[in-house]
Amino acid sequence: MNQDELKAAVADAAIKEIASQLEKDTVLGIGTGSTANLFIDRLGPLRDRFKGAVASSKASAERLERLGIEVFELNDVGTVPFYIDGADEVNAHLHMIKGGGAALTREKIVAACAKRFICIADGSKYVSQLGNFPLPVEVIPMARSYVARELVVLGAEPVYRQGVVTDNGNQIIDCFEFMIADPVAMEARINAIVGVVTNGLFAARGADVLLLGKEDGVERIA
Ligand code: ABF
Repeated sequence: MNQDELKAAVADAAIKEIASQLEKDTVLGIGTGSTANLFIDRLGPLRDRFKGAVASSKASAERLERLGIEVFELNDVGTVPFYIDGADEVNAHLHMIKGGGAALTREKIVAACAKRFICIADGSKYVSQLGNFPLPVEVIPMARSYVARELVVLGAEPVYRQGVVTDNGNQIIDCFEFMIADPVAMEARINAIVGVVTNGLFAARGADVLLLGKEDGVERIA
């Protein structure tokens, strides 16, 4: 199977994971990216079995709406029973690096409001140590240079992601050459830098379930 087929397999598995628990008043939390898109596409035919969704990006909200799924504001919903999203890297503790698509802040907010975070990923995303994928950090634009200097102190090689403006009007710095030994501590350390909005480490609140697409099938890790 190629990578796209593995992504499709985990999207199918996520549908199976939640389908029996959909109720008329269920509002799902939905992530962003190509794997999340495959999941959204599979939700379309089920749209009459649940109320709607909260999306972590404008792109996902538009995709949901095109399929006839109502999109709600998180503030009007409170909690969601499930948040289903992909990852750029995930480890055995279900800590993740996310935000390659620049939607990390909204992803982290919806994940915080979810009872269960279901991560869907093809096998290439599974790593023994996080950090080979450059860690994204969303920053307030006027703080970008200051935050970059602080990230150098932490050992990263920060690179400004030119031309990208997040859904929140902010900018992204990617941290290269930055292997992360303690994801929970590093997530907190980076968030403490003034001007940082969020970083792409999802460790304090990792996933609850990982559906990992492998050659021999989808492995469920919880
Ligand atoms: C989102 O989409 C992000 O947090 C992550 O950056 C990305 C994964 O993308 P894909 O599913 O396209 O590999 O989940």
